[in-house]
Order: sequence, then structure tokens, then C-alpha cells
Amino acid sequence: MTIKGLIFDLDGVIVNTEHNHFLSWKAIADKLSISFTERENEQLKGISRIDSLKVLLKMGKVEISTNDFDALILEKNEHYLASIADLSEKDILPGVKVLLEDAQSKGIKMAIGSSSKNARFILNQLGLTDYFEAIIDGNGVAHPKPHPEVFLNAANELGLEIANCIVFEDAESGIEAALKGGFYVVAVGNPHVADQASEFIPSMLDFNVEDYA
Ligand code: B16
Ligand code: MG
Repeated sequence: MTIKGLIFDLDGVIVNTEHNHFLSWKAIADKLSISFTERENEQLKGISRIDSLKVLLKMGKVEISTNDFDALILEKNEHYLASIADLSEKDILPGVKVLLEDAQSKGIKMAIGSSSKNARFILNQLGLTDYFEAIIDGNGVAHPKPHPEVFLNAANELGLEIANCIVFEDAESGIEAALKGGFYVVAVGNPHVADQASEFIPSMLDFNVEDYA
């Protein structure tokens, strides 16, 4: 396998904002009296904001009006944005910065493939934007994960074949998306999805780009 490109999911792979997403959805769930724990949150990881609320409502068998749906979507994002307002370089997950530096020095191209509409804000806060030649996020795809569009667009923008790219993911929906797209997928950090990917590593510290050269 000759690696020419690395495509990174954002939340849960580059930065632990998945926990912030969970707490924001938990606040909405509590408001709707829906029982919601980290276990149920696994189903929301990686999917879009709108799809997440649909799944949450289904879990609680709750029906609401379109106006209330839109208001909750806004409320969730305001809660989430307030919780990540102070995000900075110190929040980058272990091993990520070293890998980005290493890959860049070897001429390996890098992209972001995220469902988040806040991806560019987060990357700026972390000071990582310039490492990525392509940033495909929730604002740029018609079909969110588990559809492979986000990763296919990323490979396309990098000008690379799918067979020469590795996707890093932490969520079931993202792994499904990458596999559907024909990518080699490394699951990072989330043991719940370890057996669904091509390979599992506990953290980015365990990934060595030389192993794939
Ligand atoms: P936003 P990723 C995903 O990001 C998160 O995993 C998921 O929990 C979130 O609902 C989704 O982005 C949408 O995020 O509300 O910020 O647009 O893991 O694909 O980087
Ligand atoms: Mg993720």
C-alpha cells in the first residue's frame, strides 16, 4: 500500500470535541425527558446535526413541530459553540501534531473529511488549518455520513486515487462511509468501533506513516 494521502475525520480524531457534542445533546435530551447516555451517543457520532436530532427524537419516541425542531437545532449548536469557545492547540489529541508534521515533511497530502459545519472554526482555533490541502465539511456535501461523499470529495480534491489514501475515523457512521467509498480505514481511539474498521489504534501515537510507505 503506497500512501499518498491521509484523510482525517475531525471530532474525535483530531480533537476530543465528541464529548462536547455529547454534553450539548444531553442538555437537549434532558429538556425533552429522553434518557440519553454516552452509550446512546455512539449512534450520533459522525452524523449531521439534523440527523442527530432525528435519531434522538426517535430514541425517545418524541414528536415535535418543525418550528420546535429548528429551535432545538439552534439551541444545541449555541450550547456546543459556547463549550468550545476556548478551544486551542492544547486540545489537539495526542500524536496528531507529530503525524501532521511527519506526513507533511514526506510530501503526503492531507485533507479533512468531517460532518461538522463548525470544522473550519475548530481547525482555526487549533492552529491546524494550513496543514490541509482540502477541507470537506458539513457545509460542502449533499449526502452526509454514512454516505461516502465527504471522503470521495476529499480524495478528489487532493487529486489522489482512493487506493492511495487512508481515512482516520472514530465513529460507526464515518467508518461505514469510508468503507463504502472503498478506502482503507483506521479506527482511532474508540474501542466500540474497533472491529468495524480495516485496523484499530488506541491513539494517533500508535500510527506510523513509515509502516505504509
Ligand atoms: P456540527 P466529525 C461530526 O463531526 C460529529 O461527529 C457529530 O457528533 C456532529 O453531530 C457532526 O459532526 C455535526 O457537527 O453540529 O458541528 O455541524 O466527527 O464528522 O468530524
Ligand atoms: Mg468523528
